[in-house]
Amino acid sequence: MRLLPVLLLLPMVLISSASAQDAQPKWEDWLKGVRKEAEQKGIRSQILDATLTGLTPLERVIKADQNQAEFVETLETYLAKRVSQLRIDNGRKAMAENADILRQVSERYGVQPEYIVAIWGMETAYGKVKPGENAIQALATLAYDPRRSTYFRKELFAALEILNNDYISTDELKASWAGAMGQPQFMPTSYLQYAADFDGDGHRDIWNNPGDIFASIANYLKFYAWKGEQAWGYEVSLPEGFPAKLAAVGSYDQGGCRAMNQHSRAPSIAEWQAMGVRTRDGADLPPSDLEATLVEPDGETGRAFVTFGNYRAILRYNCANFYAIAVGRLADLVKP
Ligand SMILES: [Ca+2]
Repeated sequence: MRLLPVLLLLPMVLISSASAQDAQPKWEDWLKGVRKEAEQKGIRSQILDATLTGLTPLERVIKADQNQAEFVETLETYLAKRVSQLRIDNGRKAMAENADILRQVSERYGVQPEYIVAIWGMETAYGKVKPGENAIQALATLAYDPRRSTYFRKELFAALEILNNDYISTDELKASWAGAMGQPQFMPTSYLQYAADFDGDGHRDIWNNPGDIFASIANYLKFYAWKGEQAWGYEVSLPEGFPAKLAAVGSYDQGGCRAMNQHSRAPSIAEWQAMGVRTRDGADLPPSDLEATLVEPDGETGRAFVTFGNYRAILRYNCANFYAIAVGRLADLVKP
């Protein structure tokens, strides 16, 4: 999973609280332990001097983690915000302005340009949003906190490995407060696995270089079995008495991330047609043997979608059905 889901972040224990002090080493002692472990992992002392010496916890990170509002969002409110007319317009512009490089990346990785651009738009508004925290500082702050220290400590060492490999300079290693980096918002472990050096200059620059940014997103999707000749899915309408039929189909049980638990098993489109499922406008489904899961992200009273394997690849990028539907919608709308 690329990002720690925001709603799983619980209120953070104050670093200055008495209970934390009792259970926790002092920041400076903890940092010494990090340095020792990093040295054992082969991180050059030059990198450790530049990043860890005099490092302080980042108050903004603690505040951001504490201030996360938990509110119930519906697909409608989510799509209105995330697939706004402005985002569609800017996505069309981004498609046109980057047409050549997108075509090259698309040919190399087998991912259609509109999906690369849609994820880019969802993550950082096509690079207009520039998360500017020092990644090492943000990750160290979260790794010091005992609640999710295992997860973030691993990400912290991955970030140090990125620097050790000279993929990017220390000054350029910027992230969101939660440690997601660059224009595709990769966590450091995802970066090590999927970030690509498209122009072959030795750097995997997902902060500034359009080719590296697009190739990294495409490489991520490709790893999760993206099919360049297929779409993500589409909205459908359901017949009377459908819940009983859906119950008979059963639920998706082939693993995957938690949002997949909301999906049905994957009969073919032809089988959905036979069960009375139609397009959103009530027409017959296009004849196809393609297997598709059915998902109703707001439950039985909300909208319904049939989705293909590419949708599950989008879920690997960010495991939320609202997110994957928004990416699919945006991709459909920015495609020339
Ligand atoms: Ca590069």
